[in-house]
Amino acid sequence: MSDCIFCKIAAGEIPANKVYEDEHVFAFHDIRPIAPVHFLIIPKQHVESLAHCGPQDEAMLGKIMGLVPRLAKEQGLGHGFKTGINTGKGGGQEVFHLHVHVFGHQAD
Ligand code: DGP
Repeated sequence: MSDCIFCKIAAGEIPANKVYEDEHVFAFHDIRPIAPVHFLIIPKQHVESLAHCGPQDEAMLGKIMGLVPRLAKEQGLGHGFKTGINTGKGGGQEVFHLHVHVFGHQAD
C-alpha cells in the first residue's frame, strides 16, 4: 500500500534498524521500544491486521511465528521474551500493517 509506513520500511524506502529479511518477511527494531530489546516482524505483503487474515494467510503467519524464537535468540532473548499482536483500534493497533511485537530483557 503506497501510504503505509511499514510497506515503505519493508521496501527500504524508509530506514529502519533491520533484524532480519527474506523474500516474504522483514523484521526491525521498534522506534519506541518498551523493553531493552523490542523488534517487530512483518509480512512484506500489506495485510492490515490479524483480523484481516484467514486460511490463505496460514503460511505467512506460520513463517512469522516460526521466526520468533530464532530472532529472539539472536537478539539476546534466548532465556525468554514476550510477544504481542495489537489488532484493530480497540486492540491498540496504531500502524495498520500486521506486525508481531517481540520484546524483553537480555539475560543478566
Ligand atoms: P502497534 O500499536 O502495535 O500498532 O505498534 C506500532 C509500533 O510501531 C509502535 O510500537 C511504534 C512502531 N513504529 C511506528 N512507526 C515506526 C517507524 O517509522 N519505524 C519503526 N522502527 N517503528 C515504528
